[in-house]
Amino acid sequence: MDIIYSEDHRKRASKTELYGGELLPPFECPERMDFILEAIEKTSLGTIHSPKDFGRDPITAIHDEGFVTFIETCWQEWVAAGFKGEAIASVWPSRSMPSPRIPSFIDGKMGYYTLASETSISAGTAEAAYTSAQVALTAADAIMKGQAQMMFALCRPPGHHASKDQFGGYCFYNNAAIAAQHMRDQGAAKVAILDVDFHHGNGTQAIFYDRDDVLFLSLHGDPAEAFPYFLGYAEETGLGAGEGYNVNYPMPPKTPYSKWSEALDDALGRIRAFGADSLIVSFGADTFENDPISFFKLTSADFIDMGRRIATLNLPTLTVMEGGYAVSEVGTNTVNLLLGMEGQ
Ligand code: 7XA
Ligand code: ZN
Repeated sequence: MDIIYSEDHRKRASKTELYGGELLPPFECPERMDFILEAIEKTSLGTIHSPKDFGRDPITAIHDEGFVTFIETCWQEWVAAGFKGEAIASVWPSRSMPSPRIPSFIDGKMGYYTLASETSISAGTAEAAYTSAQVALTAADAIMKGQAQMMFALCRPPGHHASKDQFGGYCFYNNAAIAAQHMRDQGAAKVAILDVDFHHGNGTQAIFYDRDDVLFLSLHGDPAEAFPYFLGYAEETGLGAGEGYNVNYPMPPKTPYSKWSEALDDALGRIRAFGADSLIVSFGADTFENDPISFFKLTSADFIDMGRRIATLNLPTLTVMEGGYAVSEVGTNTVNLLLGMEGQ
């Protein structure tokens, strides 16, 4: 399985994450990629290629133009306003302000376009997010051109929390959604997105919620107890034409692979019934038992079995990197999934 990767992710080197009331070094850090690359290099998985540049249009096919412009200009506006720290939202349009205008001052704009304030914007964030989307697009394009049956997009920053006009949860552009739309535009009729990150893929769900051409399925920590808290319940099944094309599997703390894999098997059955011709796996290694911000109990060996089960779909498959923070094991667990997918 070939891999698409760019060193541009290092431009996203934020110093602060708002966590438990403190500004700490972010869990989502460049070193994550080093561990994954190191683990890949120890295998015969495939060749690592640089991304092509598909431009801005595939990004604005998913995200609002105003949001993309905000991501591109936020840091410059924040610095020009005289703020000394990294850009973090501190005010939101609340439930008592249901029809917000977009403020012109950057502090207000931050609130409008932010999902969650753990994620700061810093110098280079926009460039890294742009390239991360190009990584996913390049891998998707290779599959659509018939150059590969399986590709791994080693994206950083991740994407599945980003909606059409909000960033957060370490995500800026929704790489999986951008890739899915590209696959549709290049001739895929039915795309399934299987999100196996620990966290619910709220952005991806929201983007495709009213569509019947993209089936979204997510296995994740129960939002009553886990980020993103306000989306990801089982009763969210889609809207209008999209009714029945959104499937959530919230699971409780300490869920072991024996239970988690029952949900996976159900999801795989639904993907078969949907008649998908292409598959995107939003993969996070944060289901691992020692992940510092998550609460499932998967072991390193479980990721091999996960890959094997997903591969039984026998579909052209793009795996897109999302989260995973137990940094020393994130490489092993990611490689285990990919090796399992390859039948090893
Ligand atoms: O998949 N998403 C992540 O791994 C990031 C979740 C962000 C959690 C922040 C909680 N304070
Ligand atoms: Zn996650």
